[in-house]
Amino acid sequence: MAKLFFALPLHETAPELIDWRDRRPWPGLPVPEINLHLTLAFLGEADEATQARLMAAAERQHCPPLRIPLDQTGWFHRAKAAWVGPSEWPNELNVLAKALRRHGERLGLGNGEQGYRPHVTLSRKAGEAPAELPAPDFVLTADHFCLYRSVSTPDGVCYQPLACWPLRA
Ligand code: 3AM
Repeated sequence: MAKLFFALPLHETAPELIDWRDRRPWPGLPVPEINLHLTLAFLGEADEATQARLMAAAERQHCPPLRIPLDQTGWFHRAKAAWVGPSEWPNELNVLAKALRRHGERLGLGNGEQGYRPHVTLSRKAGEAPAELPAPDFVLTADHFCLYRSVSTPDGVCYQPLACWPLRA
């Protein structure tokens, strides 16, 4: 069994975001650069056969390359996650996230959540919201999406990409 989720990798935006975060007061425990991602759909525990079916479904998914501004900070009170995200985002992102969540649901995965709020978590165990100003001013340009496995290690959680697929119209 493996704990899975679909996400957009950050690549060149990741070091810029880390640098930006680390230059200002930011609540909580910092997420390491290598773990930064923008979640599309949380799936949860899946066996190998289910994983193979998820990959086959992802292979058939179509979505154009995405340009997502990261121009807002935010905080999930319950999850204690402090993040940056877009104030507005292309509808194609909603469509992709919904389609991937549906693929998971058809296989009995997911957590039943309907709302989608794109974000990049920059810290966990955050007891308060990050300051809104100065606002971030980054752009995530995504030309592929990946299926990740979440692995617990003695040094903390680590997200391993299992497979990636191009975003193309
Ligand atoms: O890094 P973000 O915030 O996008 O919070 C977890 C992380 O999201 C989320 O899945 C991503 C990779 O672990 N996650 C973990 N457990 C979850 C759950 N039960 C969950 N999301 C929803 N329901």
